[in-house]
Amino acid sequence: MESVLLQFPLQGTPLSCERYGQGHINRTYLVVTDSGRRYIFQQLSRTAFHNIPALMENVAAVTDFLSKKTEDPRACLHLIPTRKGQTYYLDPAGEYWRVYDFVEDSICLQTPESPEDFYQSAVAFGSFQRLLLDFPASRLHETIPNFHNTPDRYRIFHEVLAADPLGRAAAVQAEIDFALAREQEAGTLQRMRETGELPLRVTHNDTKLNNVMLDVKTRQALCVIDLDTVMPGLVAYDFGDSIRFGASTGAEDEKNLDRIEMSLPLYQRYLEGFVPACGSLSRREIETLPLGAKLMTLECGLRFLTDYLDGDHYFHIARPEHNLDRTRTQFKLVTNMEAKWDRMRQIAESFLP
Ligand code: ADP
Ligand code: GN1
Ligand code: MG
Repeated sequence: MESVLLQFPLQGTPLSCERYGQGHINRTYLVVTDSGRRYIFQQLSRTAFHNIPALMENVAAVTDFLSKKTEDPRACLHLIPTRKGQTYYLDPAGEYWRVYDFVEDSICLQTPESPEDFYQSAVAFGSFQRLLLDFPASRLHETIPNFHNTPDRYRIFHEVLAADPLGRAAAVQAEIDFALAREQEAGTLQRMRETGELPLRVTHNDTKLNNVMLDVKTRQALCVIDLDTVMPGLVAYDFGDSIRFGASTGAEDEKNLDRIEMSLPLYQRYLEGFVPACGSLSRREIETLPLGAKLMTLECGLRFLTDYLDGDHYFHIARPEHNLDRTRTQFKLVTNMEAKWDRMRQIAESFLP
């Protein structure tokens, strides 16, 4: 790894390089140098991303575009190009690496410590979308095709289920049945996207609370990180994925499902930050936000279940049944949203112009 780091013109000599953060996809390291500078050093996932040069073109284009809209260096990610001026380094083993400035004096939360933290994350993701309204979307590569195409996620699920490579399906029939019972409804957003009923925007597509940085002192939103999935999408994806993760009363991998609920006060607080920050959502877009929450949660649970059945190749796991535990929290959240559905819709409608 040292020889890889040497490819990047860091300030000072690296003193340490340790695994960092709670991302499920890339291998992230914190590098500290003798000058006191800190960097985020990442090995990109080749399982998740099949065209990393294209992905890095997206990241470079988006960070460049955003940096021109702000004076504050902490308001957007900053890539450190290699000594040869490339946005990534491809090592002789075929692995892709990149370096970002560490966003200093910031915090990255796994769970909101107060409703205000969640509100701030909503401001960050809403503003991100507004700032990209005039980004030339045709420049973006689709880094993961069909990322939030839920029917396509079901297609893959059916394939893996039929193959059942580890013989795990029999023991998780309840979870399989849960997913199958909702397959028809799961295609609703995709159908609205295809008919043009909902507009395409440049969306982040992975709006977990741990993909946003807050200022450690003021706890105000600083910037959005993890730009690997910035692609054209629906606003409901970004809203929904944030609710899935941050409005849950428990962790994504909580084993005790009694602790998992979708908090309506947090849901409302997120809307208060997100809708105004986005700037210009249509009535139809606002009406579909609750559906985004339910379907992004269902889709994510389905992805965890698919990966569990497939032998845990996609999401990093720290214990054997980690993806199954994650599936169960997501499906518990879906059940809870179904129970709270009328309230979720009423609250969203109170934000209609
Ligand atoms: P993954 O795709 O695996 O989720 P991320 O890019 O989200 O990878 O990085 C994982 C974690 O590393 C983040 O949740 C955050 O805690 C931390 N992180 C990433 N980039 C930065 C940065 N520039 N400054 C500070 N922390 C960062
Ligand atoms: C992954 O990369 P990370 O950990 O921020 C995944 C998201 C899932 C999320 C579930 C590229 O996000 O789609 O919703 O895990 N990212 C990718 O926690 O697949
Ligand atoms: Mg991340």
